[in-house]
Amino acid sequence: MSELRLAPSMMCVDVTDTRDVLDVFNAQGVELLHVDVMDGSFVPNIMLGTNYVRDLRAITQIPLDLHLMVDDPLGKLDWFEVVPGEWVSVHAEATAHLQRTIDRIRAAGARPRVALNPATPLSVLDWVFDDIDGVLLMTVNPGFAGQALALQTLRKIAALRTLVEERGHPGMDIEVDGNVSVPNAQRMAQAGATTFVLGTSALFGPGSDIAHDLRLIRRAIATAQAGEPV
Ligand code: S6P
Ligand code: MG
Repeated sequence: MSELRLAPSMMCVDVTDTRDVLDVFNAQGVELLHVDVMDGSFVPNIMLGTNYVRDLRAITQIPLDLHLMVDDPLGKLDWFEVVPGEWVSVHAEATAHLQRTIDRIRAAGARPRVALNPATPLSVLDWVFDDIDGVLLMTVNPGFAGQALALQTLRKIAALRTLVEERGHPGMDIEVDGNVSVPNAQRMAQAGATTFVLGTSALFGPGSDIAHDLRLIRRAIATAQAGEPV
């Protein structure tokens, strides 16, 4: 059976609703909380800083899934005081020292992923496959919620799935981030994705019922992963 992790995107949660939303996530067995850190330089937006991360950890047991969209992630990693059990994604495009940054994440006890923008080739992973636990494939260009799927990324997920099998890492986590709606999540699952970032397309649209929508998308993804018609 394939892995299936749901990672709601905390930047899409109204901050005043955070505790109530976390109660729903707990009741639903949500696996990860996706935290988008943006520095206004690597991406044209500023989001979720160190204080937010510290405060969120204090009110939840759900492990954080830090997505660092920042320049010089190696120089900023210590600011986040990552803890064992957390995942940390670092963009290959943001550092000349990708392998060193991965090592530093691992040394802190967290699980490293490499994040790739839609146009970045999978070949940048060639010499770090043995060092990482996962890959975050951006399925939109990073910076904002509410964007449309970059369609070619569906083929990229499938290509990565083939590559990790060939390279002897069948357990490698493949996370998808951007426009993960129910139908898109099913196509992503069929292509081989295992962690799904849920933003406005799945959970936080106008009038959404988060508990209902979580059940719906989990069932839809499991169906697609099982190879049943969707
Ligand atoms: C985008 C960020 C994402 C968004 C998520 C929003 O730069 O990395 O994690 O929060 O993509 O989801 P949606 O469904 O609004 O695209
Ligand atoms: Mg993200």
